[in-house]
Amino acid sequence: MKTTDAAVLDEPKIHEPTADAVVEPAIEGRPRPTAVGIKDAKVYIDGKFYSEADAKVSVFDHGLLYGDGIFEGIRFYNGRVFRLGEHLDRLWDSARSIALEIPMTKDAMTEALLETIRQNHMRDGYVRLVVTRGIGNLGLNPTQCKWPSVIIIVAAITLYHDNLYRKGLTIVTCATRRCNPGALNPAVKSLNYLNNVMARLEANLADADEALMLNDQGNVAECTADNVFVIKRGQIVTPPVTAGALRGITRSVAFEIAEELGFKTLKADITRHDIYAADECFLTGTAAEIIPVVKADGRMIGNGKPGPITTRIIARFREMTRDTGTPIYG
Ligand code: PXG
Repeated sequence: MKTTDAAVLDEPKIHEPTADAVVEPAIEGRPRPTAVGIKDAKVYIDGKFYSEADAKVSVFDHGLLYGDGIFEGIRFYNGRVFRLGEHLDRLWDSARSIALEIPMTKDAMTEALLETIRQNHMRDGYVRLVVTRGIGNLGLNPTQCKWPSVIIIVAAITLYHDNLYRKGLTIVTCATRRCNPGALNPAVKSLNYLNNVMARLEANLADADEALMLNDQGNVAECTADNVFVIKRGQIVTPPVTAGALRGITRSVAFEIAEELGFKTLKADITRHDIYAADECFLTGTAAEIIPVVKADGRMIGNGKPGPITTRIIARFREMTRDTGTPIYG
């Protein structure tokens, strides 16, 4: 691995790739687009910073070979990281669940994440925090992977055009069922997102903004990267984690806001019928934030416009993102 452009930050367990010889590829690779939308982005890998072109992991990393690893998507607004503690708690819970030891403390992770944002001189954006199982051989047994890798990528982000927050999204139910918790628990935010990717392909085919995923019982689980909420007669309902929903951080913020505004909230199983018959519907996610849904499977929800309660929750959410969170620049 090239170490040019690398600045040492702290001392988690650092590994260097084992191969001594670097073989240059015979065919020049295609020019790489700047994925993150930042000029000269700096990426953190295992305690060092690399320019985007040098930010590489081994082909023997089990994160690549088996999707064996975990991640978090985190937002920062106005120089503050939103709900950082909750994201780190969830990352550590995911790690415990897949028996992966994160090679640093939460405090060290916080500092690494803040420093990565500082290195990129940003005040608003998105952080992708990844912990992979690390380098092993081609067998899937994780016990041969001795050093998990920590990767922190900072990006500029806008998932949906501003228009969609005013007009609302169209969603479709997809045939791909959300993973059964007995097979692969959706509560673990793992690097294996093929279940969601398959659903996303169906949304694309149907020309919809998102895909609604049901669980094995036919109840609503969530969308491909967002939690789902319905509002009926002033009561705000979202499926429980046991239905296959991720314990979304934006989901818990939406509940906090709803309660603060005096609405009744409930985690309960819902069916597609509950969405079709809802007064209002919205999605929550770090990338999507809080966004109205106005059409599901061709049925107009409510009057086909973002509802008044959803609109109030979005307004309060925007206030919170502006003036709460962990300060990045002191
Ligand atoms: N369900 C799933 C399956 C998710 O992956 C959420 C719900 C919402 O959770 P949070 O904690 O973000 O409110 C997620 C979050 C992306 C992206 O790049 C995906 C997520 C988060 C950030 C970015 O598509 N998933």
